Amino acid sequence: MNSNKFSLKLEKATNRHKSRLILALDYSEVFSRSERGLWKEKKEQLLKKSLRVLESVAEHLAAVKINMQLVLPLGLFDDLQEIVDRVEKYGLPLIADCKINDVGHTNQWIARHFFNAGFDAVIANPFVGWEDGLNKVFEEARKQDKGVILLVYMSHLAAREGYGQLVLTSEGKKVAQYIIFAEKALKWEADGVVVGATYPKIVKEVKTILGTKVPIFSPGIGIQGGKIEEAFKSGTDYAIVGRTILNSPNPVETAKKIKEMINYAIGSLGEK
Ligand code: BMP
Repeated sequence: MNSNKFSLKLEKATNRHKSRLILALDYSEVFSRSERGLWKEKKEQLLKKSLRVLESVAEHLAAVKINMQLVLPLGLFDDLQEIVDRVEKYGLPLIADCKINDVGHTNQWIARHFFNAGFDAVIANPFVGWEDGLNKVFEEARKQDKGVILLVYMSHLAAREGYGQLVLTSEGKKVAQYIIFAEKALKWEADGVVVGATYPKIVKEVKTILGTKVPIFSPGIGIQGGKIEEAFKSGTDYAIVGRTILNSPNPVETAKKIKEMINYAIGSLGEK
């Protein structure tokens, strides 16, 4: 594991809360131009709902991940700051799920904005490559002592079309794209990779490459069909869970139960 602020904060929260659960705080609301008069109220509702669930489940979490469902309507340097403050107060690392995927200078601005707004790590897409691509994200992260997590194999069905395609290497060998991305995560010293819990066999293959050097973050548990035990037995280090907790009639109980199921799965493997 790397020793920047993000990785250390994650390790601390993991130990303090005995949890390897990351909350995907994806509450959402529909906004439209024809209902401008409702925007203020809707933003308040979104914020209130998010803060409420955060407060109730914080003690069961290792980190919080925020995606566009909140960033777009609340605004990075606007209402979203209330959530950033709260996550900071709970001592939890905050991950920006912005899937950075552009040319270098734009990537750098995206990363810089998220880091300056209080996020501890960003998620980026290795498809854009290093030179004048993700090198700028890593530069910015290292400058600010923050983390970069790379997508290696996403949790949805079509992941096989990109992350799963076979690639001809310069030595004429056919290798799956995700294997190349996992190797790049090692070479670039990423702070984590995303591999869907929906593909435990791929988690296992990626784990063989990364060992304990780069942790595996797995979304796709619950509603998307991924299973906690299978994922963690295959090598997942952290589960990212959103709707199963957020839409549950009792988010606290659900988060606690997921945390315990993860710990049971890890326990039956021996300590990580
Ligand atoms: P849920 O548990 O509600 O399915 O949410 C999963 C979260 O992880 C969402 O924020 C989603 O955008 C994200 N995610 C994913 O589901 N699969 C991936 O491969 C990568 C993701 O970031």
